[in-house]
Amino acid sequence: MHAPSIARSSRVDEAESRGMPVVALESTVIAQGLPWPENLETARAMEAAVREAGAEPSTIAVLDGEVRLGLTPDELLEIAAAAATRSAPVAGARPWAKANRRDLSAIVGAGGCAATTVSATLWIARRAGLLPGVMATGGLGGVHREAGATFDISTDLDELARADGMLVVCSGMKSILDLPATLEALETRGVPVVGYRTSELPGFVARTSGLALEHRVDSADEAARVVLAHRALGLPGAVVLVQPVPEADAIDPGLLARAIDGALTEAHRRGISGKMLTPFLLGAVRDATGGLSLRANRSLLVANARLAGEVALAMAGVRGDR
Ligand code: PSU
Ligand code: MN
Repeated sequence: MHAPSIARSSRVDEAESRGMPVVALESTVIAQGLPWPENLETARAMEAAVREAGAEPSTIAVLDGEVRLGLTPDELLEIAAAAATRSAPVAGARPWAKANRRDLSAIVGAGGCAATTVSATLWIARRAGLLPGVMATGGLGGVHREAGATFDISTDLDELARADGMLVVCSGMKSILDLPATLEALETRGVPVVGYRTSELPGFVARTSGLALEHRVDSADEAARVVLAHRALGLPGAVVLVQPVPEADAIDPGLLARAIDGALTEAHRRGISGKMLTPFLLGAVRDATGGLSLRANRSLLVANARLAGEVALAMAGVRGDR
């Protein structure tokens, strides 16, 4: 086999040579997190939001064994279409795996295709030296509700603990998780969780979770200063910036809690566990909320991409005219 390579798209390459800040975007949310065709529309809207903020998006995935930073419009379409063919496989279509950091060697070694989760995306962006070291997503993985028995704890948490100096912009953790346990696990790992215009951990597709945060910022400049201080102190691990879903698209926390309970019961009944648990629960919550959670998920992903672009600009010392 050829030496594994990490390749940039021409747009990312060009942005870097012009000194433009780049924002890494994950691809699991496209291939496994959202349904077709909303996933394609959302992926495009996230890239557009990063550009509107003045940065260049770098959606990350593994294509035929090659780690890619930045996808062409056709490649983005192919990843999104993978969600459409999951239930009805199309002859000749390449299978798209869900790769966390653990899976990268096996996928690359076999020359396969995979969408990357937060842990894999974070690792690739850091390894490739994308500057200024910012990524955006919807909700982090974390401690699952029965982790005491199943040991199902997302590798996102351990990767956040080692992704020195990176910034991850998100809307908290997916609400299907045990949120208090996930916050504790992040504290144990020394990962700061900073509220963006909130003093409460956002509840992913709901604005609130009932869990207080100790740290808060109210502008992109303030967020940038936190990340730069983290780096200047030589502290290990990433900083997590959490932004609530835009108000107009937020889900009522009570409705969400009921939908999650139903989804968990159904997952039990069907014996679903491991890597497919998160996509299953997200889909079941979508169905139970009549698509409201899909609208909220899309909205928060685009808002987080935009905020990541703004903080990336502030970190690079470039001020927009906002
Ligand atoms: N955020 C979303 N939808 C998603 C995910 C995040 O809005 O589907 C993905 C991310 O890629 C995250 C992953 O890293 O789910 C966590 O999966 P697991 O619980 O299997 O580690
Ligand atoms: Mn898991």
